[in-house]
Amino acid sequence: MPTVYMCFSTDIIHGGHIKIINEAKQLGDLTVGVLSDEAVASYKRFPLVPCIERKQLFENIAGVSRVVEQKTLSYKDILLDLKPDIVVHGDNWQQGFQKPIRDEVVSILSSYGGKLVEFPYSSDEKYTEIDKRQRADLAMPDLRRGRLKRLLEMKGFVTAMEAHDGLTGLVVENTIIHENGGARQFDAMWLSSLCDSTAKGKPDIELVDMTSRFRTIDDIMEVTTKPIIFDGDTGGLTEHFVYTVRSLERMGVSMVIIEDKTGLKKNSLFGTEVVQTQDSIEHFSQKIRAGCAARRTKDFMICARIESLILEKGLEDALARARAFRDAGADAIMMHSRKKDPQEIMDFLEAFRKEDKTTPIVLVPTSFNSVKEEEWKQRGANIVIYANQLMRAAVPAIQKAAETILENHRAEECDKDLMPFKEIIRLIPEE
Ligand code: SPV
Ligand code: MG
Repeated sequence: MPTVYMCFSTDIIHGGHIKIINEAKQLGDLTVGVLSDEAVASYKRFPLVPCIERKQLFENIAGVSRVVEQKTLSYKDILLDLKPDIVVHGDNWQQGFQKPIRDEVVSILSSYGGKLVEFPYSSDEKYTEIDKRQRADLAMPDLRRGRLKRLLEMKGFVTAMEAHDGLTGLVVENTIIHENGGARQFDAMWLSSLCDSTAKGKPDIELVDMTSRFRTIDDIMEVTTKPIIFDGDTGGLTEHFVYTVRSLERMGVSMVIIEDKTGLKKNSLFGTEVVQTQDSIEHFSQKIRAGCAARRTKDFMICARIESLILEKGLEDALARARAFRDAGADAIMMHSRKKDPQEIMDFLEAFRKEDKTTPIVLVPTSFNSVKEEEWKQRGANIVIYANQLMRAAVPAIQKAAETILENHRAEECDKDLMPFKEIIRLIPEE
């Protein structure tokens, strides 16, 4: 009896899946592959049902002999392991981003005499409706809030990109690239105080009040589903911070990061060029403890950001603070630096990881931007935030358009640099 293999990424099983399974099992002894959580999240969206439960769904279908996990979008490893006689797939992967994956399958099958059987893919409206509803569920606060923690458990390393309004939120939500048979997208969004303030034409000195910052969160939340990391600046007075924690948690934000500065906060990228005061370990620990006590769920994370390297207080001070804030209850530590050279951050990672293997470490490599994500992961970092690149890309582009129109007394010359509006509105979801 020939052996047959087919792979699924679905959270639910509907009639369409049963139909193709019935056809596949006519061809031989059927093994079903279930795509890993990480692979599903990389190319589609966060899976609502974890891989282990999705495996159980298929184990209970008559005619499925065995269920295995397929760890990558590429079929290479699983095919070389199982060497099935037949691979079954819908014919929808003959074009689009899945085509290189199909080409690889065809080539591996032909290396040992296997064959590919494709069935016509039918996208029934009632099934696309289910998928749409599942996406909408991902945006609900209770489901959204815990997703950062889950991503950290699942992947150990997460990337976040800055968003400061609904449109940049959509760019972070939907930008995806396909490479080497896989896909890459940002895992989360960073609500930068610098960019939120700059978008309003204001300095980054905690001048834009929380009500206005919440409004930005709301604009982004309305049109996206990815977890949100909120830049809480200093957190303000402890008596105020506890209310901020409750509000953010209720809205479905996943993490707030507060920095150990006090008084009039200035942006860290100014470093020691401006007067900035670091909070005492005792006082900031108390703020962390109060924030942790105020939250209602285990899903919401509070991260302590340490400014010792920014303020040139040295590694020992940074380490002492990291220990103290973790012991006060911080769920993660962000260590910041404004040096181009990544060495001081690497020194911190090495020293801290010697004594603490688990507390997540967050980095914002704006200045020290030469190191790739894979290396940060290998050195023990868990979250990398791209804090302001979208805004810095936009400003020169809009300035240039304004100047070109002034220079030419008309808009024709700048048109070549502009995206047609019918392409922009493709980003905007329709109900
Ligand atoms: C922000 O993006 O607002 C930050 C990161 O706090 S930094 O600007 O590097 O201080
Ligand atoms: Mg900030």
